[in-house]
Amino acid sequence: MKKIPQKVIHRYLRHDKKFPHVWCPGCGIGTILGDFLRAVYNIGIPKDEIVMVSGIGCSGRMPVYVDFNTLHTTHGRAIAFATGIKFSEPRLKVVVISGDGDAAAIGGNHLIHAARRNIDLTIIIINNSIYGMTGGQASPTTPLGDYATTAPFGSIEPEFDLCKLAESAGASFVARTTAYHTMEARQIFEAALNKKGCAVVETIAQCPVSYGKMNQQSSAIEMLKWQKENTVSIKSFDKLSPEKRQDKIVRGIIVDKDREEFTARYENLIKRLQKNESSKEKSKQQAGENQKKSKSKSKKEEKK
Ligand SMILES: Cc1ncc(C[n+]2csc(CCOP(=O)(O)OP(=O)(O)O)c2C)c(N)n1
Ligand code: SF4
Ligand SMILES: [Mg+2]
Repeated sequence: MKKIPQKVIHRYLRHDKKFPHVWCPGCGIGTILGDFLRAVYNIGIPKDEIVMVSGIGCSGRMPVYVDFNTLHTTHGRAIAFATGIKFSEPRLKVVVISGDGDAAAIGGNHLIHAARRNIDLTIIIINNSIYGMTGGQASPTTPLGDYATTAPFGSIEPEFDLCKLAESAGASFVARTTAYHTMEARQIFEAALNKKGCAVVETIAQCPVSYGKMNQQSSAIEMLKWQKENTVSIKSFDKLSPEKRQDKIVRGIIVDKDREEFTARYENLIKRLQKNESSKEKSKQQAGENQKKSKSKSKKEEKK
């Protein structure tokens, strides 16, 4: 494995402009940012060839701190903006950073259709099971029975499995990792960045402030321990008995398949239409020339 120099992430941060950051002590988002930047370094993507796009939320703050091309857009619409960028500049590596609320509630439709179309985007969803920024409302990934400001007696809504959602909608790459599993997260981000097609990575993160406090897990350490003990790699999962599997969340690369990517499909369509146009143009010219020829022929015959 390539050795990563210390402080490598400083190369990618706007450290002289945008710090201190807004994240609470113990929040998982910063760790995930570090893993992502190390993945970018490892792959060697030049800074100017990455665009990081986000909506609104604690996770949505990420682009503010990085020295890539960045776009901090409206809540739930990051994928829509990212799609526009990808269509106009397909050569760019477009990365979406989204919260669970951003990606699965207000932006759920965009996530489904990006996966269905298989647009070449790397979509990292930071799943802290809550609306962190706005103080702890339940999101579509808040586990059934857990507490939120909008679920003071425990949530009665079953939660989404984001990976199953992305897989069934058609994403060509789907993976899950956590803020605890930093090496694994980096490797998964690398694989997602290298994938041509829609790559969705659910990254489970701790929010000790808006989620933990309401769910008897107020320390980040406790929450990281939870991530360690309640998740299991795909390899180990396959070896578990059906009863033991029920309590575990699977980590790792769940889907990695090749499917035609959408911007390439779009470019092919343009080429096909241009070809049709030019053959129409040619047959028009040909028809014009034929008309001219037949006119001059009939004139000659008249003279005779
Ligand atoms: C259209 C719109 N609706 C609602 C909001 C308020 N709002 C801002 S962030 C947020 C939820 C953030 O939760 P999530 O996406 O999970 O991100 P987190 O803060 O947990 O990282 C909401 C509802 C908004 N800014 N814009
Ligand atoms: S509220 Fe939660 S998600 Fe937001 S910065 Fe604080 S710990 Fe992180
Ligand atoms: Mg959230």
